[in-house]
Amino acid sequence: MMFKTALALASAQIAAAHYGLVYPEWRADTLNAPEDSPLSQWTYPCAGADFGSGNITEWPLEGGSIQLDLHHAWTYVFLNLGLGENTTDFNITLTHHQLMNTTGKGLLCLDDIRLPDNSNVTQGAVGTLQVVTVGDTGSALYNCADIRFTANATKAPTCNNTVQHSFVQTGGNSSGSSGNNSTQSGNDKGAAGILGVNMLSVTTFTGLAVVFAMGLGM
Ligand SMILES: *[C@@H]1O[C@H](CO)[C@@H](O)[C@H](O)[C@H]1NC(C)=O
Ligand SMILES: *[C@@H]1O[C@H](CO)[C@@H](O)[C@H](O)[C@H]1NC(C)=O
Ligand SMILES: *[C@@H]1O[C@H](CO)[C@@H](O)[C@H](O)[C@H]1NC(C)=O
Ligand SMILES: *[C@@H]1O[C@H](CO)[C@@H](O)[C@H](O)[C@H]1NC(C)=O
Ligand SMILES: *[C@@H]1O[C@H](CO)[C@@H](O)[C@H](O)[C@H]1NC(C)=O
Ligand SMILES: *[C@@H]1O[C@H](CO)[C@@H](O)[C@H](O)[C@H]1NC(C)=O
Ligand SMILES: *[C@@H]1O[C@H](CO)[C@@H](O)[C@H](O)[C@H]1NC(C)=O
Ligand SMILES: *[C@@H]1O[C@H](CO)[C@@H](O)[C@H](O)[C@H]1NC(C)=O
Ligand SMILES: *[C@@H]1O[C@H](CO)[C@@H](O)[C@H](O)[C@H]1NC(C)=O
Ligand SMILES: *[C@@H]1O[C@H](CO)[C@@H](O)[C@H](O)[C@H]1NC(C)=O
Ligand SMILES: [Cu+2]
Repeated sequence: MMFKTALALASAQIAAAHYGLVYPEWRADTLNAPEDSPLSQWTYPCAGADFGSGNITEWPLEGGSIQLDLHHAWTYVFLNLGLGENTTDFNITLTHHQLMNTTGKGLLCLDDIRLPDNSNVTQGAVGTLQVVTVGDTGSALYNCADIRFTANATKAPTCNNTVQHSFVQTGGNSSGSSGNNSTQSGNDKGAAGILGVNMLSVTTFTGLAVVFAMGLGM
């Protein structure tokens, strides 16, 4: 299946391999989109795929699992949640004060993504998971999956992990209790400082990703 994907990508002459959102089901297959399609993972916030263009997956109320198919040698991964149908406010970050640095191509299973305590998600509420990856060029790639919070929903039936990831503290709260092994760079602190808002805000988080990656790659 991955081989097939690779072939399709090569023939579509996509400059870089990007990534697949395997679970929950993405709005659209943005990897194998026709060349004249408006779908592009470069497009904020959801790769050009409209709300409702894919299936809505039932997801547990307290949080669930996410499976990615990564094709780059390494990438940072951010997960954001927007509540409501067709929302454009992905203002609940699910990666908290950390960014995930994944190494290797393959499947990344995040089996226990928890919602923040006070997210007030209710049975039947609809929302959208936004996955953002950032590589060494500083540009972000997006994919979205629409979900319905359901008390009895199960996690992904299979969730495989063939890549490694580590967490890198983003330094949003230097007085926080999250340990002393951060790889805080000037860029991290700069981003938090310039934006000057709570790190749990997605705006900050996305901005941070961009600034951080620009510092690395551009
Ligand atoms: C939605 O799910 C149905 C049934 O599993 C499937 O046939 C269909 O292709 C899915 N739609 C999209 C856009 O993936
Ligand atoms: C979602 O909102 C956008 C504008 O924000 C609108 O263009 C689009 O038609 C909406 N889609 C649905 C399915 O309501
Ligand atoms: C997130 O966005 C929604 C929709 O605009 C808004 O109602 C909500 O107050 C926002 N939440 C936070 C924590 O900013
Ligand atoms: C992320 O992982 C890549 C590949 O392992 C590595 O080169 C890079 O330094 C890491 N970045 C951070 C901030 O740890
Ligand atoms: C959730 O509800 C509590 C109590 O009503 C409120 O204080 C909190 O701000 C709400 N959280 C969000 C994200 O709206
Ligand atoms: C969840 O499952 C339990 C036990 O099967 C059932 O009693 C309950 O009504 C279900 N809740 C919902 C929201 O479907
Ligand atoms: C995960 O592994 C199982 C068992 O090896 C396999 O059946 C399944 O297809 C794999 N899932 C994905 C998304 O590759
Ligand atoms: C920063 O961390 C301190 C200590 O844990 C906490 O009291 C404070 O609320 C945090 N501030 C923010 C903006 O998260
Ligand atoms: C910091 O990292 C070192 C080496 O990776 C580890 O041994 C140590 O336990 C870490 N300390 C904290 C507070 O996480
Ligand atoms: C973190 O480590 C540095 C260098 O080892 C040390 O100077 C600093 O006091 C430590 N901070 C905390 C909060 O432990
Ligand atoms: Cu790519």
